[in-house]
Amino acid sequence: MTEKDSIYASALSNIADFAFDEKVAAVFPDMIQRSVPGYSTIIAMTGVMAERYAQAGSYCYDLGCSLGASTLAMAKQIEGRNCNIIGVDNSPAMLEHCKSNIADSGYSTPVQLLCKDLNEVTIKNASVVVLNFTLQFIAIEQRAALLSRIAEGMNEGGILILSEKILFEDEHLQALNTDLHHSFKRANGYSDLEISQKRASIEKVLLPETINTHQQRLQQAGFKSIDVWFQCFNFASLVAIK
Ligand code: GEK
Repeated sequence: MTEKDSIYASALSNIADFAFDEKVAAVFPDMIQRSVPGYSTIIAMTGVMAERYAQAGSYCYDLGCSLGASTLAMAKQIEGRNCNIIGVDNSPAMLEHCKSNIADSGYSTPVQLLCKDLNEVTIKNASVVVLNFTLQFIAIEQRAALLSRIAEGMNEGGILILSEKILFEDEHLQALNTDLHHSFKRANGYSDLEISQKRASIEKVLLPETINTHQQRLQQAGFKSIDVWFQCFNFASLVAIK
C-alpha cells in the first residue's frame, strides 16, 4: 500500500535540503506520481522500449532505480529474453523498499540491486540504460563523464532513456511551464504551502538543464540518434541510440 505524501503539509521552521531518506522512501510512489506529469506513461514506455532493444545475453541498467518502477516495467516486458537487470541507487532506504517490491513482483527476469553512487558503477555489455529523473541530481560537472562511461559500456544498437525536469531558454516559456507544473500539483491535491516548501527544499539538489544542453552532451558522449520522445510541461524524456 502506498502512503500519502504529506512531508511538506505543515509549516516547517527550517527547510532542509531534500534527501532520499526513509521518510521519502515510505511515500515515494505517491510523491512522484502526483509531482511528475506523465510519470506513469514514461515508466510504462520504458518497459515497451526495453522489450524492443534488450539484446539476449546483455544487461539492462536502471540508474537511480528508487523503488524499482522502471526495473519492474522492464522485468515484465523482457521475461524469458536472457537479459539481467541491474538496478543502482545510493539511498539504502529507497533500495530497501525496492528489494521488497521486486520480491513481491513475481517476474522471472533476474534483477540485481546495487547500493552505489552512479559515479562508481561499471557499465558493461548494456543494451538498455535507463536514467529516469536521476541525472538531474548528479553534479552538473560530473554529467558528461557519467554519460561517456555509459556510452562506452553500451553495445552497438543499445538505447539510453533519459528523463528529466527541464529548463527553457525562453523566459516566457520557463515561467509558463513552471506555473503549469504547479497547477498540475495543485490539481493532484498539493497545497500552495506544500508546493512552496518542497520547492525550497529541492532547488539546490535538483538541477535541471535545457533539452538542447542534454542533446549536445549525449552527442558528445557518443550517441548517434537522439530525440525527445515525450514531453509534458517542464518534464521530458529523450532516447539516445548508440
Ligand atoms: C523512478 N528512476 O521511479 N548515485 C546513485 N543514485 C542516486 C544518486 C547518485 N549519485 N543521486 C541520486 N540518486 C526512479 C526515480 S528519483 C527521482 C528516480 C525523483 C537516486 C536517489 O536516491 C533517488 O532514488 C533517485 O536517484 C532519483 O522512475 O525523486 O525526482
